[in-house]
Amino acid sequence: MLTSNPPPVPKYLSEDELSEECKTLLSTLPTTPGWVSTTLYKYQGFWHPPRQLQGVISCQKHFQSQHTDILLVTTPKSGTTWLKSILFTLLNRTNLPPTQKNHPLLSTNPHILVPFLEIKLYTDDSNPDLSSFPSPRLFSSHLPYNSLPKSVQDSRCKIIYLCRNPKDTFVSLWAFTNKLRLEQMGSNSIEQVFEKFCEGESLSGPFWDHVLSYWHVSLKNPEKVCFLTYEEMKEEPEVHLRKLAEFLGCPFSKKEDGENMVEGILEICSFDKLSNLKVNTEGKLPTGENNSVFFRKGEVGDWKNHMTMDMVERLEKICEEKFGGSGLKF
Ligand code: PAP
Repeated sequence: MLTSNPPPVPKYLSEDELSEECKTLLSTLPTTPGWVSTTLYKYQGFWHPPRQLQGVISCQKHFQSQHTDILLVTTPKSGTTWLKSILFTLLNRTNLPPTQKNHPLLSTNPHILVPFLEIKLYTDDSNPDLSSFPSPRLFSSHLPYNSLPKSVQDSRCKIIYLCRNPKDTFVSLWAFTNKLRLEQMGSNSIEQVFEKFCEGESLSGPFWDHVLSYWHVSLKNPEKVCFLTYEEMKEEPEVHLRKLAEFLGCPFSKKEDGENMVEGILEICSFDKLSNLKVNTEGKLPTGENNSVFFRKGEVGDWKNHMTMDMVERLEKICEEKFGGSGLKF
């Protein structure tokens, strides 16, 4: 009789490689059932899956920021993949013009071109050698401000922060986590995870605390943190791309305007372009996620197709309470 072995657990779900230090820490932290992994752990006020938490600790311990570094920080599902593409293309536009036939974005997923610190570099290796990254180094993170490595907070490195309307963020996260769940785990209903989102128990949540942590720093120190939303990027992409270029000290020249550089960058990074590339329809990340899971609809307002009126009212009420008086409105 043929016996079939169960398919191997993808790396993003594996907990085999946790260090003793991490296991000891985990045993002291508050827990809640995860949306994909079995458990989320609350560390410094925010929820993380175990594998990622190991990366957080290593990154906090070892990452040495340089003044020229650029860090893209996002709440999960707020357009990270899009902004990674835009920043990579923007910063490399002289050597790699967006119209170039073999531009890296055409054959490489943006998460490879701009790696996460705590989710990729510092989970693969507790103290990775980053010397091969050309200056300015471009990294990304989902960490809340207070959990960033001290050297990021203390150096003059620049942070671009991106968030998104909580209703679309929630729907996108629900859809994404269901795609990451193994077949035998079944899917989470929207009701199940809505409750958790409202309680703040989501990847890198509470959502509002994450957003507010960067909002306050961006008000106090606009040279350090450029605060952006998915909705404003969608509404006026050219305006915000120009702002990003200025914030990063590389504004577009007259010559570039004559060559339609801004349009070229937005075109190669567009949802239609990226989501239809073979690398993103058929490829996988080394951690096992299909690249296609990062591309769903790419629209503003899809929450209307999934959330009930009760859910909308409840989430809006929470947001009024959390963001009230901050000057921030979604
Ligand atoms: P991450 O935080 O896990 O890396 P992230 O890229 O932020 O994920 O989230 C994916 C969302 O961005 C998806 O939104 P949706 O579920 O509402 O559709 C995805 O479709 C959207 N997205 C990906 N690429 C682009 C793009 N080039 N332009 C606009 N939206 C995009």
